[in-house]
Amino acid sequence: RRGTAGPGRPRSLPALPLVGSLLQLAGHPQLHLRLWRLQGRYGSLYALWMGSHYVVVVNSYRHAREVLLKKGKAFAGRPRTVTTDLLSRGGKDIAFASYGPLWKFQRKLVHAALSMFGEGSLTLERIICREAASLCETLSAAQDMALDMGPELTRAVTNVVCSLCFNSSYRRGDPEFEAMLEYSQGIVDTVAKESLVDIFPWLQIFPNKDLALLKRCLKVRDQLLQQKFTEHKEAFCGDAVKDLMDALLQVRLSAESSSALAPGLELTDDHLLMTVGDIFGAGVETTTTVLKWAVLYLLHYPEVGCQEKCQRKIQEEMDQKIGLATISEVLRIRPVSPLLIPHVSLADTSIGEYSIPKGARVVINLWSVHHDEKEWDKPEEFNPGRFLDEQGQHIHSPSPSYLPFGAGIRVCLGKVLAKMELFLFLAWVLQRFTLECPQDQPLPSLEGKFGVVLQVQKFRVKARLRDAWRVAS
Ligand code: HEM
Ligand code: PLO
Repeated sequence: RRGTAGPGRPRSLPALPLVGSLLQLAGHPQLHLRLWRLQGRYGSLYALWMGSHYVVVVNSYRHAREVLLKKGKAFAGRPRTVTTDLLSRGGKDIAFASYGPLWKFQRKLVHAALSMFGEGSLTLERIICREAASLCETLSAAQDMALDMGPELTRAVTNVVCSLCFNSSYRRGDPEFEAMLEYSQGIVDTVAKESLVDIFPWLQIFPNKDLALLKRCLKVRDQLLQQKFTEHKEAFCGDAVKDLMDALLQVRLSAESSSALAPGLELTDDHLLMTVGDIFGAGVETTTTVLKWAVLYLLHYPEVGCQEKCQRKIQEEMDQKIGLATISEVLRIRPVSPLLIPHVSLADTSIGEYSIPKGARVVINLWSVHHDEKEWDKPEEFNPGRFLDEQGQHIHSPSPSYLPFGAGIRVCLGKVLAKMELFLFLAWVLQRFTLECPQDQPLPSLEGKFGVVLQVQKFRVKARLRDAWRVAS
């Protein structure tokens, strides 16, 4: 720990040998809230020890922007941890791979493949609308029942990424889909950021329930990915590229012949599999979670979205402004990735006036950035109006303290796709249905559950077909 204390360094939480600052963090499952509150004692930028790892916690947008944008490259590393190494076969994916030429190449490939589907163009829109229509049919059939929308939203979103990645989709009750729901939940529950085996890798040698669950879930996921991969490899003929999997296979072929990659670098089967695994996993868990949060907030604040008497207002929403402002506010108040993915400094560098050594883990607390009282008026209040200008006309961010997708070279790769899905799914549903809390039931809790994504607790909804829609159709 030499060199990590002293005048040039951020103030540090007390740390004991071996366990580090764990005593201050233990017993607080909502890590983002704990780190947010610790600002009171240590200021907005402070350091702590996770076992033997030096961790710097950033809670202000100025420092966050410095890390992500101004010094993006110096902070573009990722830590290697036991759980993410299992998930990504030692960092052969994009999200958990450290900075390097292969990571850069994989990011570029996926970006190009997603644009091939024409982000913003008809193809993608058509895929999303097809799933939105099917979702609305299911809601229609379950009208006036107290429904857990979770699995329905997940299937709709899954089918969009399934179309993009594998050119396939799932029907209701498909056993493969049910298996996917189960393994993905297991992964989300166990790849919790900073879990104990990640702090103390030697704990792996002891029986560990979470680690065993993670391994079991990964086995199921890997079988599924492998099966899709084999099918694609067998059917692939080189020119007709139908999906991301094909696009990756094709690029590998041409990379081999044109040596697009530096000597010694190879895009192995594992790299292709883990890349698709990332897009699939990120594509499903993030967007579904935001949709659930949006529905939950609409139950709590019905005047925002779906009062039947405000038919005009709704139509206006569909023509964008209030709808977009609502989505922006949901992403602010409940950031899907409240601590982003940890970054790592690749060289000795600095944040503000503090010096940061090479190899430090940097955690950006997006919860703090989005709930900063100096930047947001009553931050815990849900108010989409903040994102509209005075005439209620234009979408704008009223504060620079807003980074739901991160920023800089590690910015979310699915930002455009996610925004398009969120808008279209919500527009389709709200145009047709009024969403209500089932009678005699209390409003469900707005408290999130911290994990690799900030999860929503299960709740039920009544979707009632709107009179105006019934008449119109
Ligand atoms: C990374 C947010 C949807 C793919 C990230 C990061 C955030 C984020 C905060 C971390 C940035 C960092 O570490 O600095 C979101 C939100 C989403 C969303 C709020 C939905 C509303 C998606 C979708 C995809 C996706 C749909 C897939 C198509 C990725 C990937 C990374 C990433 C691959 C890792 C990038 C890297 O490390 O280089 N996202 N995301 N995300 N996201 Fe998203
Ligand atoms: C979600 C569960 C999947 O089974 C595997 C998976 C892959 C990529 C991860 C994603 C999970 C969670 C959300 C992550 C995404 C990469 C980027 C995204 C971490 C673990 C965010 C929000 O940062």
